[in-house]
Amino acid sequence: MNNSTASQILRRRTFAIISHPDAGKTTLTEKFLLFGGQIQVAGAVKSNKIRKTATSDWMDIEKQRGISVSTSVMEFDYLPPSAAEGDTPYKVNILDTPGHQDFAEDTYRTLTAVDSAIIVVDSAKGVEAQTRKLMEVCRMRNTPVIIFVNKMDREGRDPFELLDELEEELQIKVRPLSWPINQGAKFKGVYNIYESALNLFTPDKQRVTEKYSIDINTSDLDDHIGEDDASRLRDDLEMIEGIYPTIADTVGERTDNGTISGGGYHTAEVAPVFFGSALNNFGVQELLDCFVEIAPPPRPTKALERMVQPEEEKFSGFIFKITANIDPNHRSCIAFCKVCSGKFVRNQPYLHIGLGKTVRFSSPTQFLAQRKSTIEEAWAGDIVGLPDNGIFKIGDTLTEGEQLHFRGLPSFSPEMFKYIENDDPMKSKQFQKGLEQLMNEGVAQLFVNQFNGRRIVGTVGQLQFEVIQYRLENEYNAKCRWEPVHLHKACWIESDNEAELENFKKRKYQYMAKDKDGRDVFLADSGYVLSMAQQDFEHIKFHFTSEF
Ligand SMILES: Nc1nc2c(ncn2[C@@H]2O[C@H](COP(=O)(O)OP(=O)(O)OP(=O)(O)O)[C@@H](O)[C@H]2O)c(=O)[nH]1
Ligand SMILES: [Mg+2]
Repeated sequence: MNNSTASQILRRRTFAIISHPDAGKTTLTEKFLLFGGQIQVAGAVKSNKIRKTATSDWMDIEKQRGISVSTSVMEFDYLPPSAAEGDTPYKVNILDTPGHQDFAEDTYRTLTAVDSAIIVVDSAKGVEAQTRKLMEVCRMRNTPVIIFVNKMDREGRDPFELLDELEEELQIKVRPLSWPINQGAKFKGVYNIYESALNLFTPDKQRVTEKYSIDINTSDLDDHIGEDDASRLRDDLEMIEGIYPTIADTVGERTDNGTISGGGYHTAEVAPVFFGSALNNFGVQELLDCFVEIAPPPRPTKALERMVQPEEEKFSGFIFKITANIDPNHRSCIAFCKVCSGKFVRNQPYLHIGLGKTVRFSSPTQFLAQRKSTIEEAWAGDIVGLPDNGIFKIGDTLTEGEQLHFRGLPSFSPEMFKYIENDDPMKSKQFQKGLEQLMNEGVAQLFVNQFNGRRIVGTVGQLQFEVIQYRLENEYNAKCRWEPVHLHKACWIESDNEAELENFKKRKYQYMAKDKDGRDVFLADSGYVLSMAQQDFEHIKFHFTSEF
């Protein structure tokens, strides 16, 4: 590994922002972009009366409802104000995920492509259901997490009480690295424990404002926030030092080559906690500055064959997400590729493992707020947008020739089913194309019943049906109609016993379907039918997700 590869990789921070809906992920993402100089004015989300739209929510439907329905990827270079002149900036890759459970699959896939996560928690609501589930996925993958307690400008819980709840509900030790001074109407800002400095901001929802640095052991503090708050802050800080893991035990020590060693944060045992208000820009810079310093650079990725190290010379990467129509002016698909090792270069031939063919990309892109631009190269940790004319599936691997398969992308067992019908006979081509692209994106799963030829869409939540209908109309000018179908589960079936498999398919011919890859799927209309089938056909394996 040469020096430049090492330093390129070391400066990268690729992370997802995750949480229950509405905690403030998109708002926080926007504020990060503001500090990164990517946007000058934040378009405050939902509640803003003047309808500016959030920068990181691409799709129309998201702008209308103010919720994110799909992950957006953004990147920027960032040099913290404390850095010395001539220091190399960090390269920040943010993935703002949807919180709604109907789109959880998108979020779970995103978590396979990041090296760490920031969990946003609403200070009044505490740990909510979806956050708990996402934390489980992080725990499974040993992903280091930082927690941002948001909305401190509202009356919320006592911060110590919240820390207890985080510890208990998320099953991880916590360590505050910033601390709020009051909350609700009396909220005055946050003390930066990590840098031992008080930064008082003027609240401003849209711009970055000046800040003041104050030594808390002087009367300066009392002058700025009043005697009561000052003495309470000093007491709170003493208590924090007494009961939580030390800063060194949390974030580890910096070694000579610039990496961090030790510390419960990187081993996913301790979560550093920050407090603030994303909307008012309180505590966001503390979070960002500390984050770039302590968050892990690209980590090794597990392939079926071996562990792949980011510093390896040769490029490898995998597709974790496909999106159609990011840009309404160019109706095209983009496959998001996470670079796992080495350097990706434009126009270089790479092996597409799934196709067994060499492919080249003449216009790979990176994502900058609402724009995207063509890139010449990208390094391990980066996310590259590859124009996709139908050659990619989620989970596909690209390499310089080695046979590698990156695995472990969770896939869902659909729980809701509906027949989908073309509602405008004049637009059947558009309908066909739209449906195919949306299914390739993994918006939902499509099954074709082999008995009557009808198409069935399987989802994990009602909103997915609405998104499909909306996007068919708006992106493909096609209309669809839903009709009820009574189904309990869809199971992928396989067996070494050909005869038994054939027999099963014959017996159940009315309930047999194919998925979009042409695999056999059994549509069980009740739990009883399913368990009978499992009993009667013991040589057949019933899988509840498409990945087995
Ligand atoms: N009072 C207050 N409101 C906030 C703060 N941060 C965000 N909000 C509001 O919370 C609402 C939800 O914010 P979003 O950023 O869209 O939340 P999200 O987590 O991206 O939501 P999903 O993408 O749907 O999961 C919006 O109305 C924001 O204006 C804050 O610090 N204080
Ligand atoms: Mg959002």
